[in-house]
Amino acid sequence: MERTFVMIKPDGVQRNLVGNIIACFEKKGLKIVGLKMMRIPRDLAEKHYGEHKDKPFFGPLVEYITSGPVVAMVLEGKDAVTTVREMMGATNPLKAAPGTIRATYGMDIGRNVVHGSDSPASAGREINLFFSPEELVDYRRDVDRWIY
Ligand code: RTP
Ligand code: MG
Repeated sequence: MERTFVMIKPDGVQRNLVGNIIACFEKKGLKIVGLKMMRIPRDLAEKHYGEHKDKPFFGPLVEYITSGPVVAMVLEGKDAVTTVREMMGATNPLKAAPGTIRATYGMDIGRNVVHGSDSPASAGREINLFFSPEELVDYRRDVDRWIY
């Protein structure tokens, strides 16, 4: 099974969407193996979004992601990275397919509610940035035989 890093961004927390968004992933069949609320320190935000450091939106992006608490999680499942990206929809909520999380809850590219790793390599890197190994929980779910 594959793991991916997912984060409910500060706007999602402020707008009381934490329960709804986690419920989307849970109901889909993804397994939560790590979960915490945190405020992202600036250096972690800059590392997390390091690939964008030369882009014009980097400064505002780091301001936004450090502006309030986030809910960070690690989700596990078959093709978890792609599954989460499909469920989130395009970066710009205006372009996101109907029914996706960003289309449902977002209005603006700079306030798009949720983050998900864009590849298995990014997932590995981001999970290591945000979680220590002891914070990730290995457990069996009986329901998995009805999902797979
Ligand atoms: P994320 O990393 O946050 O999950 O979003 P993503 O993969 O869909 O998009 P990415 O290209 O990685 O961009 C990271 C975040 O930067 C903001 N952004 N603003 N103004 C712009 O043109 C622009 N482009 C990207 C978005 O908030 C995006 O989520
Ligand atoms: Mg990205």
